[in-house]
Amino acid sequence: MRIAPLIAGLLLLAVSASAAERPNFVLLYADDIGWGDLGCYGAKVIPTPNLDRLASQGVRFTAGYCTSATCTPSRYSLLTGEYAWRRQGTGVLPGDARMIIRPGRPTMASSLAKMGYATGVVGKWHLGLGSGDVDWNGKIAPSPNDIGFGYSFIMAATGDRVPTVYVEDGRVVGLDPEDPIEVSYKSPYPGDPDLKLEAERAKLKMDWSHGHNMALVNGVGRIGWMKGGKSAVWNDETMGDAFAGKACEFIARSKDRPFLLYYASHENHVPRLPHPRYAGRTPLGPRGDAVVAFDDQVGRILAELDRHGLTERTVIVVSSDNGPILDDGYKDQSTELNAKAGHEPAGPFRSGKYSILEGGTRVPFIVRWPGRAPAGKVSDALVSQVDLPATFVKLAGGDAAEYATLDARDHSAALLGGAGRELLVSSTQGGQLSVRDARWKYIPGTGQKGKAAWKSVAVQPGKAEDFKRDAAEQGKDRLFDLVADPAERDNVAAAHPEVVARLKAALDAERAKGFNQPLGL
Ligand code: NG6
Ligand code: CA
Repeated sequence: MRIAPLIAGLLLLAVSASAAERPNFVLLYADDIGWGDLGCYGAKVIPTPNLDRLASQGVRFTAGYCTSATCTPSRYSLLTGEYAWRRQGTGVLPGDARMIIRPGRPTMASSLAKMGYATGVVGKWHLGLGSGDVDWNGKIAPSPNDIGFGYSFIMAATGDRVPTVYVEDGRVVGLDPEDPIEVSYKSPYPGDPDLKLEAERAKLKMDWSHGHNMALVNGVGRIGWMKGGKSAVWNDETMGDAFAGKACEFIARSKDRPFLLYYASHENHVPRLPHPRYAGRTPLGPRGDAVVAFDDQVGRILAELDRHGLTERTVIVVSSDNGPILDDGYKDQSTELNAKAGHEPAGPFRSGKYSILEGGTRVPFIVRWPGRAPAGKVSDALVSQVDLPATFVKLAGGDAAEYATLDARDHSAALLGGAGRELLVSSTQGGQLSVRDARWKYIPGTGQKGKAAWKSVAVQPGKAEDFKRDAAEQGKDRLFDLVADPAERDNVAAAHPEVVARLKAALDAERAKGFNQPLGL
């Protein structure tokens, strides 16, 4: 008998056995979808059968958080395991921003890639690309591929920001070299229409309500201007299908290895232009229909996992990058239709995107891992997206030492139905922070009056009074009893000075570890 091939065979068996034990991770990340937007969280007028099924087969968290009330900082924390408020320059980025995650620092993707995982990101990126002054016509670097993702199919920023093209592994998809792309966030290009003029606005497919009056792309105004690249411009209505398709291809390609798929859907960020087949699926107009589109994308990805027999060994996490918003700059009737249908996109919480109140950062959070995460459990454990890098590494059998000096901690016990964090910090991109424990939430006074997140008024029609009160209270320390008062209506700071002092000290200790430091790029 020849020994060498036998040993090689045994080794291979050992490797594939350990690979079989290591789960895949599929992170299904929504954009601006609120706690109350999914059927399993109480939405009455938005059918979300695939997400509801995930919840019934796994754990549905009632206190799951993104780290910030806007996109870029939440995604920064999700991937790096560091609270974004510790760093300058992590607010919502323009489409031509340089990448804010330095190659070499640990990310969820790089940690798992080091352990032999295939890693892919599909969808909305919004963490910058290149190192300043990016040339969209060549190889774009650094890109997600330089911070741990073996594969990337992304949009640079958001649907409402140029460049309105897909970038796959650092190259613009479908670009004609004869028609190079230029991007400017400073001034229009010759021939660009002025979308502030009534005559031009009248021609738009969806009018803008604030901002979004620079480049004209597919009949819709965007932020920033763009020249050239005509053959590469995406079709907003088929974007969901394009992303879901690329995600499924990645799964099919990676099925024999453990893999991480970060699926960053653009639903339901503005401009809300879901495929016409979703029109009228909800009484909420494009905003609700786009949530149905997200649910469908989830369904396609789940079916792909089933098809390859991967369901049992795949951990799925569903969440969103910030709370809900109605009018976010386009006249898509979301405010009117929402009021009519009585839909509560933030569930029982107040406010939404941009706000330090619960609606800003308490988002859907669902975990399915058949046989490991208890099916149908509703958990009130405190869980945060910032912990996912360390938690995934741990679940993959690694050690999360890389994150020890950062904020991510292994909370796999919580994901599997047990206890979660004791304290959790939330932020807005204006640098406002809050800290909560199982019961109390403390928001330090800003010392300034009238700085409430006014845009969020649009989230809950008819609740303008609440927001006047918020504005008036900005200057004061606030303490809410989230168990008795989940809507954060009664500031009980004066009645519980010892709780205020304890949480204030906890927040000061967090700040002392690093606050608003340079990104160090
Ligand atoms: C705001 C945009 C808003 C949205 C948001 C980022 C205007 C007036 N508003 O500045 O439309 O793009 O940035 O959203 O331009 S996020 O989900 O990516 O954080
Ligand atoms: Ca968002």
